[in-house]
Amino acid sequence: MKGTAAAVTRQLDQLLPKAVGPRGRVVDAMRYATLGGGKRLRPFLVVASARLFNVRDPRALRVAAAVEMVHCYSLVHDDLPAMDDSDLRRGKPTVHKKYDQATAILAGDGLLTEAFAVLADSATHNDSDVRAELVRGLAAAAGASGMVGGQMIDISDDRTDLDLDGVTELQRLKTGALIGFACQAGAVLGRADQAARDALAAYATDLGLAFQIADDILDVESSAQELGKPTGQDEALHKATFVGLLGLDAARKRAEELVESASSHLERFGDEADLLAQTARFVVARKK
Ligand code: GRG
Repeated sequence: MKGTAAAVTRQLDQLLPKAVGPRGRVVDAMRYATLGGGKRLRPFLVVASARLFNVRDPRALRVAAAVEMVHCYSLVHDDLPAMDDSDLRRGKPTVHKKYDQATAILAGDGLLTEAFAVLADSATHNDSDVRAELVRGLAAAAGASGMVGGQMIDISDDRTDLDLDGVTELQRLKTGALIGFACQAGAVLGRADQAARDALAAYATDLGLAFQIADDILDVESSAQELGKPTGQDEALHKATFVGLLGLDAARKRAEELVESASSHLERFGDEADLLAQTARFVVARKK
């Protein structure tokens, strides 16, 4: 993951060259949002899935960078005062704190737009059908039937009334859809058959849910630590999240089951898919 993270950072650096003049400020903010940190989980999923189909890394890295641009845009906009109103992201001031709100909105817009320019470029693939499929796939994952739709549910007034199915649906859209695109992008680049795509889609569904449950657990653990209370007595346990609805122990168990289930969908790829199976383990074992 560290190797891919470094490679995707170099790719982002090349795809987002500094600009001079007044326009330089928004480009600086786009670079600030993308170049400083992050686990680079989604880029890793693109590269690891592409290797299953012998896709060359330079192509996969362009798609990986496009996915990371969309992910970073979502974080920049999510941090804005109108949404989560966060001051820190990846251990540094958020984009609107470092620059200003208008620049943060434009930087997010710029990253979202640039991601599609990268996918549509012939350097990503020589077959225009493949490029169109990537563009369609990312649009579906990022738009109102994916991440944006999930975010809308998350900030809606009825959010607190969601039951387990409702929270599952919210997270399937908000975080699962982009993770799903990342897992399938390699199959698109490698023109893999439908059965292979379906297997990766099923893996991604379980992985996305496991990721979100782990995120909820980390939330509860970190706020319990901040409050100096034993984990399990935090108010986050009463929110409409996986941990709030299932309880901490059942949430941990569910995440473990999802890891097993995610790996089971990879059987048809044999040892070649070990990296993806290990990624599912990492997603629930991570500490941030
Ligand atoms: C504003 C359109 C719009 C969407 C925002 C994904 C999202 C939707 C907001 C992020 C809010 C959040 C913290 C969600 C929890 C799960 C999540 C996506 C965490 C951040 O992803 P990581 O852990 O972050 O992969 P790094 O920094 O490692 O890239």
